[in-house]
Amino acid sequence: MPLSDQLQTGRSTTATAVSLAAVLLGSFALTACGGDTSDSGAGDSKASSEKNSEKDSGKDDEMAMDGMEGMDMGDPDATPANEIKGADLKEGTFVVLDTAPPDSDGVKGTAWLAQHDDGTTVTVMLSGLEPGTEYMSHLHAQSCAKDNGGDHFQFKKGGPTTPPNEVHLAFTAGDDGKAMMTVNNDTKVGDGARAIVVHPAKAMDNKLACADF
Ligand SMILES: [Cu+2]
Repeated sequence: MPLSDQLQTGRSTTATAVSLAAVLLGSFALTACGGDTSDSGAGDSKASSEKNSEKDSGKDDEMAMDGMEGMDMGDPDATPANEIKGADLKEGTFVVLDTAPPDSDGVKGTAWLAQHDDGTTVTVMLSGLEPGTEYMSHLHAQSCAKDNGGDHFQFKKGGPTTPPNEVHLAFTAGDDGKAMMTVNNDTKVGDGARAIVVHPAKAMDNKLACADF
């Protein structure tokens, strides 16, 4: 292959990777901001099998995935916290809070907090959510019994209110009202994160459900 063709090939591969990264970052940003996306949901098995087939299609996708790690608010394909070998694992059961929106009584779920050599991994698994609706959850600094979890857990108190200084998980309920999401953070939370609280993405000041760790 002539050098000019090699350069051209290299350039288009890079361009493909960059544009894939932009698309993926764009969809994550929309989810985080509560924008409308066509994604059918984190707990949807169809969505995850589509993701798997994308992965099999080539190296460009791996490069794109690597580029997303800095702004992590969840990766449905990440290893769930309760499946990480050798981790210090805590498990919590979600309870619907008295501040929840009407018709939230059917919300149920489990959260796992794993601490390991690579930091912290949090997984939430919920059912009874409003189908197709976006949610946000955070690690909180107090137990559910104390002010419904109190403020957000922060690695550096008074620092940025975004990851990686806080631990956030953004997800969308599938058509069946279920969702599962996992997020990684490079730092161990230690004993500082007592609970995880789920909020409707369109009403972030509303505390829907809480699980103690
Ligand atoms: Cu919160």
